[in-house]
Amino acid sequence: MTSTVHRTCPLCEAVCGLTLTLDEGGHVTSVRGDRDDPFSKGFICPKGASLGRLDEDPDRLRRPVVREGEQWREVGWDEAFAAVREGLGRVTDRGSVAVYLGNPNAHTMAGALYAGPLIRALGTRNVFSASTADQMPKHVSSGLMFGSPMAVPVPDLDRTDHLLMLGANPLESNGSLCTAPDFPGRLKALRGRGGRLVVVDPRRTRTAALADEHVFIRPGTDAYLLFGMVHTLFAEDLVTLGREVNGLDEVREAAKHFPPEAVARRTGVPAAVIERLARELAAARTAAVYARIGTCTAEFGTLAQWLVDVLNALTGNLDRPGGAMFPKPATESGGRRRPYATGRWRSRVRGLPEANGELPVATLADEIETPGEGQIRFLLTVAGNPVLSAPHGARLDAAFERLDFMVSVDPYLNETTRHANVILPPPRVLQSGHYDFALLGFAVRNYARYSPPLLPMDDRPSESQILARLAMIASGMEGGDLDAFVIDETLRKAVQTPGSGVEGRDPAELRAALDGRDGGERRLDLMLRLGPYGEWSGKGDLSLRTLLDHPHGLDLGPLEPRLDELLRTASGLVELAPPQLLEDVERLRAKLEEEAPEMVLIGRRHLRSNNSWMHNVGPLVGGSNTCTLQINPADVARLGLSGEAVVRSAKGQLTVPLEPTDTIMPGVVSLPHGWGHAGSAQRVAAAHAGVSVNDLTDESAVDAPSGNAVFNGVPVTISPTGVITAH
Ligand SMILES: Nc1nc2c(c(=O)[nH]1)N[C@H]1C(S)=C(S)[C@@H](COP(=O)(O)OP(=O)(O)OC[C@H]3O[C@@H](n4cnc5c(=O)[nH]c(N)nc54)[C@H](O)[C@@H]3O)O[C@H]1N2
Ligand SMILES: Nc1nc2c(c(=O)[nH]1)N[C@H]1C(S)=C(S)[C@@H](COP(=O)(O)OP(=O)(O)OC[C@H]3O[C@@H](n4cnc5c(=O)[nH]c(N)nc54)[C@H](O)[C@@H]3O)O[C@H]1N2
Ligand code: SF4
Ligand SMILES: [Mo]
Repeated sequence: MTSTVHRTCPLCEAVCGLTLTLDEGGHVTSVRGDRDDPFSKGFICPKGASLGRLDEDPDRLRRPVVREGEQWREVGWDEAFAAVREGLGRVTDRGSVAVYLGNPNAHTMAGALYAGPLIRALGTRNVFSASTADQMPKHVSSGLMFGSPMAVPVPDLDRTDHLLMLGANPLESNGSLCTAPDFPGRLKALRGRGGRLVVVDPRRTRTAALADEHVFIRPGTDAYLLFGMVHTLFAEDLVTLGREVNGLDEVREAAKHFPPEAVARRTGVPAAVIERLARELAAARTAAVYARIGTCTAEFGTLAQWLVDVLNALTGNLDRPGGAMFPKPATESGGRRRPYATGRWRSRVRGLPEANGELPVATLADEIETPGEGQIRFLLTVAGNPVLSAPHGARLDAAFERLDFMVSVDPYLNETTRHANVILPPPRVLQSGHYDFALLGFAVRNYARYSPPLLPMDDRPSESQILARLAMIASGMEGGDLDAFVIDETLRKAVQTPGSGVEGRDPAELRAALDGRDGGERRLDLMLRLGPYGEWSGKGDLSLRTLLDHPHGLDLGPLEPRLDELLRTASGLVELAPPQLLEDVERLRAKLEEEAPEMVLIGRRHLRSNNSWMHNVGPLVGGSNTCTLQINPADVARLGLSGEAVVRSAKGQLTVPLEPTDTIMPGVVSLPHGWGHAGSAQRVAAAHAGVSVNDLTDESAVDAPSGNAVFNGVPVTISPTGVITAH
C-alpha cells in the first residue's frame, strides 16, 4: 500500500507545496509539485524533487554521537544529554558560552519556537547566526526606517509594472526575503503583461538573461549606483512621495555628493544609464526596487538596503499595490513599542555593534581566540556550518579546536560538527511538522500552510524536543514543560492587552481550548488564533484546525497597504534619513574616489545546491553544479591562464578550475560557497569536494552599521598554477 501525502518543501524560501508518494515502509517513491497549493500551484525544483533522497541519505546520523579523541561513538539519547549537562556544568561563567544558529533554523519549527527560549536559558549575549553572513543589513535598514527590523517590504511581484532587481538571482536561488514559489514563472508573467524587468549584476545570470535589460556593475558599488538614481530623482524633480516622511531634505542633501557622472567610474555604470534607470522607475505606473544577497554581503550593505527603500518611497511605491509592500503573516504578533537601536552592547574584542540581539559572525573567531574575561569556551551550534559559511572559515576551523566543549544539533558529521564533543541529530525531515513562521512574513501573497508530521516518531526525539531539553538543561529545570510556560506567558499578556480580542478573558479557559498533538502544535495554534486572521483576534476565524482542514494551504489574499499599523518609529513617520546611516554616508563619500582593486571576487549560487549541505545527494551534484572559478576570457588571456589558476586574497589561497565565460565582467571572478568537503564523512560530498571560497574571504571587513560579513568585492590576485608571484 502506498500513500499520498502533502507537505511544504523545507529546503528554500519559496515554500512550495509538495505531493509525496510513500511506500508502506515510509520510503518516498515520488515527489511532485502540489497542484492544489494555491500559492505554488504545482511548481517544484530539482532540490524539492530530491527531498526523499535527502531525507533518507545513509550518511545522516541516526543516533547521537560523542567524540572521544578522534573517535566517534554512538550513544543513547540519555547518555548524550548527560554529556551535554556535564560539559555545561563545567562552565563557571555564562559569558563564556556562545550559540551559533545556522540557516535551516529559518525553515524548522524547532528553530522558530525553541531557539529563542534556548538562548535565554543559556543566559549569554554571545549569539551568532547566519544572519550576519546574509540579510542583517536589511533588518538594520528596516529597523531604522520603519522602527521594526522585521518590517521588510517585498516587491509586489504579481502586480508590479516595473521591477528593478539588484544582486539577486532567483532563477537559481528561487528567491530570498521575497517568498514567491515559481519566481521564474512570476517574472515571465511580469514581462508577459507588458511589465519591465531590469537586473543589475556583475554577471549576466539566468535571471538577467530573462530580463528586458541587464546592467553590469562593479561589485560592492550598489550604494553608489542607487545614490546616483536618488540624485537624478531630485535633480529632475521626479520625486512623488506617496506619504509623509521625515528626513526628505537630509536625503536630498546627502545625494548631492553622488551625481551620476561622479559615481559612473566607481560603479562601471555609465551616467546616462543611471539617469535612465531613475527616470524609468519614476515613470512606471507602479514599480519596485528589490535587492538581495549581492548587495547585502558588501562593504556598504546597509546603505544599499536603505537606498532601495528610499527609492521605493521617493517614487511613491512604498506600501502601495504594485510597489514594495508589507506582508501580513498569520502568526504575526503586535510587538512592543520601543525605538529600534543597534549597538546596545558591543563585541568584546573588536567592539562591533550588536544588531537584533546578535553579534557579527565575522568576529566569532576573535571571541574564541582572545583570552580574558568573557572569552568563549563553550559553543553550541544548531543547523550551521560556519567553517564553510563564515568569512575566513579556515580560522574558525582552527579556533573550534581550542574550545573546552562544543555541542552541535545537526544531522551530519561535517566540517563544523566534527569539532563537537557531542552531536545531536534531528530525526528525518518527514517526521517533523512544518510551518514557515519566518518566511511567510516575506511572502508576495498572504498565505498559510501547516504540514503535520508525515511519519510517526520512533525512539528519537523531534528537533523541537532536542532544543527544548537543551534549554531545560541550561536553565536547570529538566523535566519542566517549556511549551506550557511559553503558552501561559503569552496568554497572560494577551488577556491584559487592551483591544487584544481576548482582553479580560480567563487564560485557563483559553489554554484548555488549544488544539495540537504536541507543545509545538499548541503554540502554533495559539499564535494563529491570536494573529491578525485569528479566531481570538476578533478579525477572523483562523486556527490550527482551519489549516489542518486545508492540507494544500490557504490563500489569505493579495498584499494590502499596512505600513501605518507597522510603523514603530518614535516620530510615527517613515524615517528617510536615519542619523546612523547618514554617518555611514560619510564613509561612502570618503571612498568614492578610491582606486578599485584590479580583480575582485564575488559568489554565486547554483540551482541544485544549497549552501554547504546538499552536496551529498547524488542527483544534485556534478554537471553545472561544481565549484569552478568563473572568469572573463579577456582576463584569462591577459593573465596567461589555462585549466586551473591560483586565487590569492589577504587571507589565503586556493587552486581552482577555471570556467571562462563572457557572462562575467572583466576584472571580476566568481566562486560559489559551501564547497570544500575534502575528507568529509559525507561520501558523495567528499567525492565532489571543491574548495571553500571562505578560505579567501576576510573576516576583518564588515558592513559598519550591521556588522555583516563582506563576501562580494573581495580583492584577489589570479595567477597560473606553478608560478610563484610576490604577493
Ligand atoms: N562566500 C560566501 N559565504 C556565504 C554566502 C555567500 O553568498 N558567499 N552566503 C551566506 C548565507 S546567505 C547563509 S544563509 C550562510 C549559511 O550558513 P550556515 O547556516 O552556517 O550554513 P549551511 O551550509 O546552511 O549549513 C546548514 C547546516 O544545517 C544542517 N541541517 C540541515 N537541515 C537541518 C535541520 O533540519 N536541523 C538541523 N539541526 N540541522 C540541519 C546541515 O547539515 C548543515 O550543517 O552562508 C553564508 N556564507
Ligand atoms: N539553489 C540555491 N538556492 C538557494 C541557496 C543556495 O545555496 N542554492 N541559498 C539560499 C540562501 S541561504 C539565500 S540567502 C538565498 C540568496 O538568494 P539570492 O540573493 O538570489 O542569491 P544569489 O543567487 O547568490 O544571487 C546573488 C547575485 O548577486 C550577484 N552579485 C554579487 N556581487 C554583487 C554586487 O556587488 N552587486 C550586485 N548588484 N550584484 C552582485 C551575484 O552575481 C549573484 O547573481 O538563496 C537561497 N536559495
Ligand atoms: S524552489 Fe525551494 S521550496 Fe520549491 S521545491 Fe525547490 S527547494 Fe523546495
Ligand atoms: Mo542565506
